[in-house]
Amino acid sequence: ISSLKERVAELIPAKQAEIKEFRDAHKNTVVGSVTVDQIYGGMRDIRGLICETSLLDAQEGIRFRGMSIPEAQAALPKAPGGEEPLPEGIWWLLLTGEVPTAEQVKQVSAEWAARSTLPKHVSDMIDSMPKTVHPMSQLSAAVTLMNSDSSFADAYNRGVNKRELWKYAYDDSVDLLARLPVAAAKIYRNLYHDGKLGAEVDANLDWSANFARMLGFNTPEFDELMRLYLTIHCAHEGGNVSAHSTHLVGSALSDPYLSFAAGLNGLAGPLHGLANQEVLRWITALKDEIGTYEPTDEQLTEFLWNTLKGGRVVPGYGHAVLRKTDPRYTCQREFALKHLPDDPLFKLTSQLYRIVPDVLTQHGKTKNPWPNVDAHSGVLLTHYNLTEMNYYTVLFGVSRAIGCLADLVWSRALMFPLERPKSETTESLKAIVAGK
Ligand code: FCX
Repeated sequence: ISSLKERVAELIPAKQAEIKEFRDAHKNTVVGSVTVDQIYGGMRDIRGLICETSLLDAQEGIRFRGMSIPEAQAALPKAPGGEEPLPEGIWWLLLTGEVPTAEQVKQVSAEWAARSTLPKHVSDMIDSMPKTVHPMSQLSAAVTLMNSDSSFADAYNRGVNKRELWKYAYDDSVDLLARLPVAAAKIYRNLYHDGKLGAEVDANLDWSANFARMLGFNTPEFDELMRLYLTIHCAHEGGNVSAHSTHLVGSALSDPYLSFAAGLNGLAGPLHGLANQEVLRWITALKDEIGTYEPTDEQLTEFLWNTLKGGRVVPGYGHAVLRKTDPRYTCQREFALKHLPDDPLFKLTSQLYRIVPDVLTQHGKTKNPWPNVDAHSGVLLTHYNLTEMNYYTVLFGVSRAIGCLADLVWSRALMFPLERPKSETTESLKAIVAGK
């Protein structure tokens, strides 16, 4: 047993007791109301979910177990010589609410490296994929297929007590996190290179550096970018499409592989994680039309209006909950200012930051004209020659596994029931409104 699993086991009884006491005391306390508009409007702002691992504030952005991104960046252990947090540390933080020591993070890295072997049928399946299959579809299929050796599904079949099921969800989650970069790197190398991994998993390297080596990248700066990237994309509370899909499917006691594959399929949508690919596609279209990555402000403004008039969204801008610049955007901007201030695409990104919010405000539709996480990530990846934009959402998915799976482990530990909200028809709603 890893010391992290032991620590989670220690924390569970107190949390269960806290929730029982709170729930008993406030069973009938009303925390909000639901309007007809919200029912048709994608349930925006309805409080109907519990997610213990992270919480989003519309003004200041995400907090992981109470820690803002700058706080987490400062507090979490770094690689030797590095300045960015190791994503293994955020896994620990999300699971326990505690900042791990460097030694504890090392244990996580070592465990993930040791458990990283892909089952043969999964690697054969990836190798058999035609190049026309989108990398997100490949990743989702690979994760679904991994459930053949799910210890959670096996435990359920053996009739293990519901109280114990979280332990198996934990084990599957660790296996999934360990294997995910290998599957993702294989997909990358098959699609864009010679089909051979850039390196084997090295037991002495951290998760991000191993992932970078397998993808075929060998520079300390790219390792740092991966550490930052894989940390900040991990979680965004419970209601976003990928977190909610994983949580929902998990509530049917589908194992962690099946549950997270559902989350990946949601992440693959252009209004969610695929937006990072869309941003680069949009910038490329801009360059093709104007002939340069250095448009004048007037050219850029015109291109933006053409996008909006064509009934399309400006990718990377707007958010369902946030109402300010996403701190995940800001920390990537800081990374760029530190490492690649003169990069032409970064300059264009900065120019967009100066111009898009005004244009979107004039357009008058979006509730939030500010950039989100996806407006920046592709530009950083391109700078380090990871230029295959179709692949970008896969990186988001590798990171998102951390948050979705931490939530899943706790959902099973707290024995949350099957999720099943009530739906209405327009007719039945009309009857409710009429008081019938
Ligand atoms: N460009 C143009 N129009 C936009 C817009 C944008 N960037 N953002 C919102 N709008 C429009 C909406 O399409 C909607 O129009 P409608 O009334 O004709 O349907 C109107 O403004 C009101 O939308 P709003 O309430 O502000 O936003 P929603 O909660 O409905 O949607 C998303 C939020 C993120 C889906 C929306 O802002 C969008 O499409 N952005 C571009 C895609 C994107 O960057 N997605 C990534 C988000 C995120 F960070 C992630 O999950 O990865």
